Amino acid sequence: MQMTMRWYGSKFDTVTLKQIRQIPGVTGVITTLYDAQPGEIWSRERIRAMKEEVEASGLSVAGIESVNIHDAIKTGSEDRDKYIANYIETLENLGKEGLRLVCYNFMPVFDWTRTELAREREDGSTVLAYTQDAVDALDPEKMFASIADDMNGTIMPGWEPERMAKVKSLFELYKDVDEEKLFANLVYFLEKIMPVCNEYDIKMAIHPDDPAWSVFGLPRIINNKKNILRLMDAVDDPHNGVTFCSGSYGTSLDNDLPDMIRSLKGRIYFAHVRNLRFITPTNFEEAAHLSSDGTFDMYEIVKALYDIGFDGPIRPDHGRMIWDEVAMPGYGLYDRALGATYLNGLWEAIEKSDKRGGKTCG
Ligand code: DNO
Repeated sequence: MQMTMRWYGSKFDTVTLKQIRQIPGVTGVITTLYDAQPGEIWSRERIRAMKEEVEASGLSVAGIESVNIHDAIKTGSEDRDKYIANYIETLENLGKEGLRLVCYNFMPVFDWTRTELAREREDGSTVLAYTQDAVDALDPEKMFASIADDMNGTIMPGWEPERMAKVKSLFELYKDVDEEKLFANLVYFLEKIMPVCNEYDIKMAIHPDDPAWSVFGLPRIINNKKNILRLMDAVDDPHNGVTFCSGSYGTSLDNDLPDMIRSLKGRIYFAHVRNLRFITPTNFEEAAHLSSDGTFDMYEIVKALYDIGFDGPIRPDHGRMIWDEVAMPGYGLYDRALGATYLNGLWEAIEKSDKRGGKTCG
């Protein structure tokens, strides 16, 4: 595996490439053209400039998160083929610049959903949190406004103000899209892009829905073992793969994370590894990466990735806000650096004990 960090580009991120480069064991970033709108064609020049900037810092671009999908594709509207053609051109340009991993999601209206961006914990750190009660009590149009004050002046992925200004019309667009239709639209999209992915060996890695159940009545299709395996079978091409995000699949306590990883052997191309702490099954907050701080057994998650021979990029995911850092919620430097170091430690221990056949020296 390759340890990486997500980086939004120097115009948008509070964390610098130099800082990332100094985290032991982190050799790459997962990045994007953060200001590109869904449906826009990414030019080779912009992709190359992004790569050159990252490489000048001594890091590599390990993958793109995300190339976002236009709503016309998700809803299957008449003009979807035009947007799919644009997406294909972006993939071609990425391929020509040697980039081979694309993380994307197929969530309607909202990308990941949290109801608090700065819930204070007992040690004074703050974390992102979700309670179903808060969602149930909220008008979706007010969702953005309810959390905007806690964004620390940053733009959060999937929560761009221009997009949030259109929430009402977005809901309108999705009103006839149920789970089966959304799934069929995803399969249609994947089938159209597989030839270009094969040509350039680009791995598409779908990010799960977060949380793993319907919010505001919107359909959810990438949320459990059955549904992700259904997608792998529906488009049975090695370039149709998975971003395994423990914090997203893990929002549902019905998901057995190590078991899901094992069942997706050979199709996981990217991993987001983080922990959650549950107060009730529908009220959870994001924890430090360490197993004992949350609900998940992080050793078992990393061990499952190791056992299936996972060799793609892995990244610590949302971190707590600690040490008075002011950054994009979930995406500060300090706690993610601690997370990367912890995950590297787990990996090293698992690898060494495997190579020694489980024996200790002595
Ligand atoms: C949130 C992220 C998501 C993710 C997209 C992938 O922190 O995990 O925004 O990047 O859903 O397209």
